[in-house]
Amino acid sequence: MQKRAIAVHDISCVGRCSITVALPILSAAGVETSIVPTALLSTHTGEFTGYTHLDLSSQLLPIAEHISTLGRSYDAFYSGYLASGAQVDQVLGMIDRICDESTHIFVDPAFGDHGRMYSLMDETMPAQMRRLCSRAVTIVPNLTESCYLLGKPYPKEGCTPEFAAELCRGLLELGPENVVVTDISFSKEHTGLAIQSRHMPQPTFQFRSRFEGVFHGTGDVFASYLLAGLLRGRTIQDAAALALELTHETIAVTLESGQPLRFGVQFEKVLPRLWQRLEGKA
Ligand code: PXL
Repeated sequence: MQKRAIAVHDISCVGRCSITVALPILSAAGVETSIVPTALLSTHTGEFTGYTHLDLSSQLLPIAEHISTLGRSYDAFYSGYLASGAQVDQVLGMIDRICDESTHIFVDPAFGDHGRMYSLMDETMPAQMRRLCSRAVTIVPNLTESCYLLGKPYPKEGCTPEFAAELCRGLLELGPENVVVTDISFSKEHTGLAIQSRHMPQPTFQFRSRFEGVFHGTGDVFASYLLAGLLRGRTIQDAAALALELTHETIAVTLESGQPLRFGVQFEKVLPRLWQRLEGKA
């Protein structure tokens, strides 16, 4: 049976992130994907100024109500960037209306990076997002979001394995079965993941060599590859390894192209490899 997902993120018209990343990646993995936009922006808020922003909170419950009458069940509910902390209430209401016991609730908190919250975020976001993480099966926060979610100071001087393990433990205590923390590094040369499921006593770590620079939208690209792998039957460890490898390759092809980084990464060039690897052909 073809898998079916619903992706609940903003639409940033320009600058490859959120829905313009999640939809093509899941589609290329063979997953039927519905979308619900949380906000409409002209660009992402990372390296642009003067962007427009329309909060679509009022649409989420009416859309979910209608979808719930269509007699479809979803294998995954994938939430990402939200317009506000208050919007978490609507997203939880969507889960109540659309999901059943078999739906994999997959939450990318997507509200900050590099030790700070994104420009448009309000201070209620971490506490509100904690509630959404409690409903999830899998959460994919980066190091910054993990610290905000747990009320811990961001480790400016660098992360240690002990601190990463403390984060994973705290995040699991929120309620999800799997935690995949991105942007974990114990040295300047490498960056990667801390992964822990509820049955594991400690996280495992996976690393790749680090590229210098700020790569907008790579959190969304990584999370979308990860969910694609999970929906295509990979374990959390195997899906994380595939997503890390493909994200690394995506940044490499982007740097080779010399294109400005604020427009996002060239995941389009990597989609054929996603398919081949999911089909066991590469
Ligand atoms: O990639 C995360 C993201 C998604 N959506 C919007 C953003 C960002 C990061 O800056 O600004 C609108």
